[in-house]
Amino acid sequence: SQALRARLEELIPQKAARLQTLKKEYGSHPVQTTTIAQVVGGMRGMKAMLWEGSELDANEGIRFHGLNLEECAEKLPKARNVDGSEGVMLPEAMLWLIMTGEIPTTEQVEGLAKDLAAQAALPEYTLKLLEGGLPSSLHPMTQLSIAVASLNHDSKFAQAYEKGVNKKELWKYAYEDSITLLAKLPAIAAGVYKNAYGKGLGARKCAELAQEGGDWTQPLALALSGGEERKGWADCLRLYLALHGDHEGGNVSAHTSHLVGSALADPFLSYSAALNGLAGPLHGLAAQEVLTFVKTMHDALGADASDTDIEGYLWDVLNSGRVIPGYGHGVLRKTDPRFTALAKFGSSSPTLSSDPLFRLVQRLQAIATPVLQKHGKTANPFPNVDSQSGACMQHFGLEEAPMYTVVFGVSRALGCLSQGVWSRGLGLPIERPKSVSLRVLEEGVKGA
Ligand code: FCX
Repeated sequence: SQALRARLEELIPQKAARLQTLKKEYGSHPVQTTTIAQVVGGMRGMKAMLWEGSELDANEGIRFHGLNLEECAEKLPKARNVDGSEGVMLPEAMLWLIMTGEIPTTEQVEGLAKDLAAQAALPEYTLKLLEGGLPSSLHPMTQLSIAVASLNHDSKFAQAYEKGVNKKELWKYAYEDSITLLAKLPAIAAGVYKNAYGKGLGARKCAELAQEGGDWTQPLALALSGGEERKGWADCLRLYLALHGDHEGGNVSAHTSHLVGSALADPFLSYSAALNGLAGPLHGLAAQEVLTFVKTMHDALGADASDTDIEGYLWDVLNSGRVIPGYGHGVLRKTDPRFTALAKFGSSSPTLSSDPLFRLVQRLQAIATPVLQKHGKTANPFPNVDSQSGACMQHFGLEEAPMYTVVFGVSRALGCLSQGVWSRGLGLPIERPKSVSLRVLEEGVKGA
């Protein structure tokens, strides 16, 4: 989008100057003390990375440049439904906010959607992968990651680097590739669905629909529903895509894209790497796991299961050394506001609110939290967003649980790619933290 790029061109030098001043004047100022518990405990709470798009508060949840989700939902431009009614906030409006820190106008968002649509078509080499080149039995996340990596074939960033473009200019190419990738992600996801399950309209049709006009999400909603207009589905997807857009920098997918991008790998390679992390069951794959978990529980206990039956089922899971998917979080210590936003959306939908699995997820909350509290291990016994998303998507006909992480992968690109542009714009260096052996840690505490 030319307008978005032009705005970044104004903003990046300002922030880069602030960063230089801070580095020069306060470079040796300590941010915090690092403890042994942090070094051996997955770096929890260790402040070690610059991330601009959003910040996560343990109790309040995510804020995008200071705005919480309710404020975003209220202030960001919204979709227009087919019947003319106002829909939910648009993910491309969220992209604008994440990238610039500013609320876009409706006109700016429409312009951005148009620019994305113009680049929606996939190159033949990517289409080949998604039209039988990759085995249908390959996990959809692996297919997504391979298809995204394949776009590196035409990376403007990689070409610019090879030509020796000045480092200060690299962000412009990172931006170009990022917009290209965002434009193509819906068609890739539609292609993965068709290749894996033989369902939906596929990549070519999804890109064609995008070029007919409309917002970023509508073609994907239609491609996943096989062309059927399902009332509420496009809005559900839009909300999902906007909510999952960014969750600050330390989560596995964001951190991975940041790390790989710091080696000046192009945005396609950086984001493909991020997707491989998102495919882990403790991260994005939890969305798939939750639905399988809830469905299995529903089948095992029957529709009339009592609270005691459900409680017993949860204890069996915990006592067999497994986790309750969709509960807990590395940072959050309260119910995830993204969970609450999807629950609110579902409860206001006349059909979704009566869906048995959606209802079971709502009911589970009151039972699982006290069980996890009694279990006593989990720092956060409350539901995270993955608890809710699958139940919503299956209701609208997307029943293949492995696809939930793919949809998550479409969304998370908003934040990861935006930061990639800023990282290059701010001239951040290659990441190279120091590792230490157990011996060194032990020697360090001798006599302490
Ligand atoms: N069920 C059972 N036990 C849990 C648990 C859960 N939902 N969540 C945490 N625990 C356990 C941990 O396994 C750990 O046990 P251990 O001491 O025997 O190793 C202990 O509680 C302490 O972990 P905690 O500090 O609370 O959590 P971490 O920061 O280590 O891990 C995740 C956070 C999210 C990985 C963890 O809560 C989990 O495995 N949850 C289930 C999977 C899930 O829903 N993931 C999605 C998270 C997120 F929303 C996303 O990234 O998409």
